[in-house]
Amino acid sequence: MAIAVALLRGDSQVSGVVRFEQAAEGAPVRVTGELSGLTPGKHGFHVHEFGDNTNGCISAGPHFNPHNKTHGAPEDAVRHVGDLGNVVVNDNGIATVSLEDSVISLTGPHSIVGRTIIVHADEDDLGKGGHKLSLSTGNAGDRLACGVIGITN
Ligand SMILES: *[C@@H]1O[C@H](CO)[C@@H](O)[C@H](O)[C@H]1NC(C)=O
Ligand SMILES: [Cu+2]
Ligand SMILES: [Zn+2]
Repeated sequence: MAIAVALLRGDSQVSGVVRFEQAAEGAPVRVTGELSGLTPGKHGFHVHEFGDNTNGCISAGPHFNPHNKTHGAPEDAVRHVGDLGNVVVNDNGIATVSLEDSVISLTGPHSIVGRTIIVHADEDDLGKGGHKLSLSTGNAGDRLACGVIGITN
């Protein structure tokens, strides 16, 4: 079992904790957590390439994309490894994260450890919005909060 965790913070009031658990290499990663301070509705949620937050969330670079694919939905064959879709925020500004993903990993070439998880201001259009940014970022807007993913026990 590998376990990793990230504490998300940003310039805004948005914050949260996200936990990643994987029973073995090749097994799906279970992603759980809670984010707060967001506007109700959908917000893009991705793993970005770098574990660098020195200049805020922008330092994390683009979506984690080791195979140079275009942006997509978590269930798409063509997606970035880091594409986790959207979190859904309730009327109290809280998103309860609970998903499973079979593309990200905590070990090996798809490892997200040492990279950054980000929650965005807007909905990720999952590559289908027809905007010029749809196929790179899902047009998900500003980076509201981010945190480096680190191994824990
Ligand atoms: C990545 O893919 C784009 C097209 O989607 C292409 O223009 C670019 O040259 C590719 N880069 C690498 C390093 O393969
Ligand atoms: Cu993102
Ligand atoms: Zn992406």
